[in-house]
Amino acid sequence: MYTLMRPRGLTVLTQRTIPVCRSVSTLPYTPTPSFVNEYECGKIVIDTIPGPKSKQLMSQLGQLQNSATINFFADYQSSRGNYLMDVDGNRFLDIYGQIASLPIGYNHPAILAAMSDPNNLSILAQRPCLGLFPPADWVERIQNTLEKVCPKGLEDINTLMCGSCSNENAYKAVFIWYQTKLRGGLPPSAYDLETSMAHKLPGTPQLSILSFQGGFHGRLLGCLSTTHSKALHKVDIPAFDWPVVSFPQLRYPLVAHQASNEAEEARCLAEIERLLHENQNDEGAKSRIAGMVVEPIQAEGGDNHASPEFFRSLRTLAAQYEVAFIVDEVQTGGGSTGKFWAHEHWELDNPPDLVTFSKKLQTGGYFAKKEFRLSEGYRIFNTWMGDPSKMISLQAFLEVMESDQLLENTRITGEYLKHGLEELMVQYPSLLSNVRGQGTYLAVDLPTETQRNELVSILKSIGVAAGGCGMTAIRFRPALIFQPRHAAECLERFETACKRLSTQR
Ligand code: PSZ
Repeated sequence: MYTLMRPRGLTVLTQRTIPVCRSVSTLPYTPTPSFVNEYECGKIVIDTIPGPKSKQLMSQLGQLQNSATINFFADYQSSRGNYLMDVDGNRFLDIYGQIASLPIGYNHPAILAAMSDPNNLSILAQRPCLGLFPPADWVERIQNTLEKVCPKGLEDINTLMCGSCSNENAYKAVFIWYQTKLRGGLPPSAYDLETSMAHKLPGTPQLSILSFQGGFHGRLLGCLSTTHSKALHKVDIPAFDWPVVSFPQLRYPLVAHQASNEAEEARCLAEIERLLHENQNDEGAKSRIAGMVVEPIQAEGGDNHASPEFFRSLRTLAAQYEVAFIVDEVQTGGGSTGKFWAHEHWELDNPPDLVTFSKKLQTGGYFAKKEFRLSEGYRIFNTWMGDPSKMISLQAFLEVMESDQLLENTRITGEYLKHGLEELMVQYPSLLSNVRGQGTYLAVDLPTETQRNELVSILKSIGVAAGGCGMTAIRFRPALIFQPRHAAECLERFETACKRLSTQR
């Protein structure tokens, strides 16, 4: 049993031992309005998952494409709040949240209302080319959404398609910025244009983006060269030979390993500085580093954290060597760390140069400092350049986040969940280790990949949709409407799963 710190203005949760499906009225507190019509708890009605209907659909899809990754077919119409239904009638407490991209749960009334608003119909019925013919209310839509959450100090706001595409275009913005600086602010010359068509200097410069071991920035051809989490993502695909540096491998709990963690971060910073220094001084360098890209928490790589001090030093190094500092908030952005942007936890004096987003924001895109705004058209461009219909969901999400104090909810629920996981770690020391994270953006390690996969599978069989990351971690990526009662249900089932896993062995 543990005691939580008393959260501001809210009643205290003192214990985790709340039975599954305990009614909301008996819980210690409900910090946000309940999701109307949400289910009571996860419920499995068909013992094998995927069930027969899912299996049949999987085999049909298998005729059309590779469908090896499919967990089950979902019934989105019946899914509500934190609960995802499958086509066989099973109901899962969803702690994976469509790979961290579900902002306020399934079929949230505010999103449904926005989608049924006749004023939004023309945007649902058409998909405009935003670069050419934006709708009359496009400026207002950006002002009501992205401008409201634009990180301080950044004022260039771009919408794009997905996370990979956002990084890909952020890198392009960095390269264009770098070359424009070299030209003293001038546009490309006729010779630059001509040589670019032959992939020759100076039109096609040898520039690079520095990235971190264990990082994930997407799978498109440019960003894949900065992705280093799993070989399967990269194998068989040509890559840019860009510099890659170590990301700190911290030990948990952080407080118990402060000195060795500080040394580890210092080691990585020294390695990065050495590289930046060589790059600056070596005239014959194969490629110049124009930018560096980093995730606030390496997600696909296994939820690897580093301290705010580390990121502050990194930011300083980037500025010192005039390298653009790109923060990839595709997975961390949108509130689940308890702040809207995870990099807010670093309290930087000098904001990032670019911040990329997608997932919970529903639209992809990037924010940048003013000096990264393009001076010519058609340089970062494509057919759609985002999707106005996603701005409808984004606006509903942001309004609900504010009215229901969802960042506060996420901090409190996250703290409760983390304490519960720490308790389970004490209870199952041979199974669980390294509970870590902020808000509900949490993770815990299993001893092996096989055991991790088994735990995910047991969880699924008892009504919890969870996902792994890295080799041995289970990650928590619930929606922001994940409340203590959902955390209690999750912990209860996690305990059942651990019990089952430990007796299986
Ligand atoms: O297997 C995959 O392709 C996955 S599983 C989770 C992701 C991708 N995350 C996407 C992601 C991300 O987490 C970060 C930090 N940066 C970029 C991306 C790429 O976003 P998408 O998938 O929208 O292209």
